[in-house]
Amino acid sequence: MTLGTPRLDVESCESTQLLVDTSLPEGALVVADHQTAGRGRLGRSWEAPAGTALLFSVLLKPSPKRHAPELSLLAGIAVADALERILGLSVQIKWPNDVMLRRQKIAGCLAEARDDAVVLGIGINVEQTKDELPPNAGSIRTLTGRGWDREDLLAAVLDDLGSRYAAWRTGGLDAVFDGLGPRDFLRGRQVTVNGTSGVATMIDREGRLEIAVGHGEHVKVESGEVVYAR
Ligand code: BT5
Repeated sequence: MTLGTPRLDVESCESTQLLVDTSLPEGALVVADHQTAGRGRLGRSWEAPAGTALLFSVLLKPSPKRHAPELSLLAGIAVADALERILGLSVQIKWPNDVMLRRQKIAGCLAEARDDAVVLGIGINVEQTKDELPPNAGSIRTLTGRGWDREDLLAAVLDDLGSRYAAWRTGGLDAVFDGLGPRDFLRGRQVTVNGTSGVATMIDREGRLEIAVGHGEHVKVESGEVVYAR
């Protein structure tokens, strides 16, 4: 499906997440050059100097029979598809919502439910220098030595998001799992999530992280903050 209309472009705002009008049709888009209070998950912030990153939110109206929290994984798949196609490098997804290139976080995705809809926010680091990024983060510029036109990148991501979303709407996470399973960044790593420690073994078809905790036992986690051994 085609995403991106109607479209609102702003130079600066608190967060594109707050500017999405949920009464608009599915696919409505807000793009900002700068956010003064960019949001991550769990009350965290998303930082990027003006003009350096691709920052946008898309309005989605999935059927209630789908599991909406999967949309942050879906966004990660679409961002990974687009970045791999553009950059020719392999990209990983760190459960539940980070996109990693060369072990650095290059993009983050945030799915927030509002008024029976989902506002899906995506931030991709494009032109930031090392000094302008948090620790363990990278941009297209720091990781490949060149920048990228943000408008071209947006078109590519919306394209991939549109097709992945259409597949997900009919078949759920199972229908897009080819873009997720092989890109699982945490697989085989020692992790701690919500107090549970072990080795991450896989992301299951419901989007949960499975952790081997020893003695052949596995625990599945729905969501949470992951601490991992680098
Ligand atoms: C995320 O949260 O990764 C979701 C980020 C979503 C941002 C987009 S931008 C457009 C839209 N409008 C918004 O206001 N938000 C969305 P989380 O997993 O909670 O990660 C947040 C953490 O990532 C922070 O606590 C920092 O450690 C780190 N961080 C902040 N800015 C970053 C950046 N530019 N690149 C990489 N990591 C960053």
